Amino acid sequence: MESAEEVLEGLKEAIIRGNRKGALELLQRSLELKVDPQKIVDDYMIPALNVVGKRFEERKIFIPEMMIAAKSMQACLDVIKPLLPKEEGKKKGVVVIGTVFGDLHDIGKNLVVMLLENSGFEVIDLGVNVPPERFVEEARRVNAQVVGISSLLTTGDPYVKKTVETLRASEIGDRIKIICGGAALTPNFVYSIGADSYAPDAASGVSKIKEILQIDS
Ligand code: B1M
Repeated sequence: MESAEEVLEGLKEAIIRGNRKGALELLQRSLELKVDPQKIVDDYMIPALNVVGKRFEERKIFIPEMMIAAKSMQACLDVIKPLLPKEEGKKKGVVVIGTVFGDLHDIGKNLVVMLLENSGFEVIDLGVNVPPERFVEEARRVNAQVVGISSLLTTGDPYVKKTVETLRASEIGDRIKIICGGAALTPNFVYSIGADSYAPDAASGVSKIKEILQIDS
């Protein structure tokens, strides 16, 4: 019989290879072996995509392989979503979130959305490639407390800056809290452009949002 470790390593490898069906089967097996879903995401699924990124950088794989790996990852996340811990009760606040203009990466953002929803926030997800004005319009329309901007490409920095500037220049600019995250960003850059907070990963995204809204739990 396979150990949980072998199953989890198999799951990681299946995501790297973009074997969606295999990944889903191995995910199911790890859940049957009672592995903590958050551990599966943090210790196996996210590292799988880091391997994919490294192989892409080394030109060992190309866009199609990166794309099918991402699809396998997202299919597994869809299965895991309902299994992650969920806080019930009164809504903690409204967050409008999206991936910055020019950027089509959404897995990290989707993880942030998932954790925020499970932590009791109402989340309006604008998707990917979101123009600055769209963040403003939606945040105004839903009376959001927080806007979250995700950015995975270093070429996205000018658009992150433009989005923060557009939000600040709007009539909600004084009250809206802005948090930025994603592998392309650094805290120095994020604070220098006038955002309120920076988060390196999805879990800290949730805690930073609670912090800026002064929510205790
Ligand atoms: Co692309 N890609 N990609 N890609 N891709 C990266 C990001 C890259 C680092 C790969 C590499 O070269 N090593 C590189 C960027 C280099 C750079 O700018 N420094 C890159 C590139 C170059 C590109 C293209 C330009 C390639 C090309 O066309 N030549 C192209 C750009 C397309 C575009 O966006 N316009 C491209 C395309 C793609 C695919 C479409 C094929 C696919 C995305 C599919 C999808 O998202 N639906 C893809 C993928 C899969 C990746 C890698 C391999 C994986 C990204 C990912 O999902 N990681 C990535 C390499 C890597 O990251 N190691 C890479 C898992 C995810 C959970 O992590 O998104 O970092 P991440 O999210 C983290 C944190 O960043 C944080 O929380 C999450 C974890 O808890 N976080 C937030 C994210 N958003 C947050 C928001 C917050 C708080 C935290 O608050 C608001």
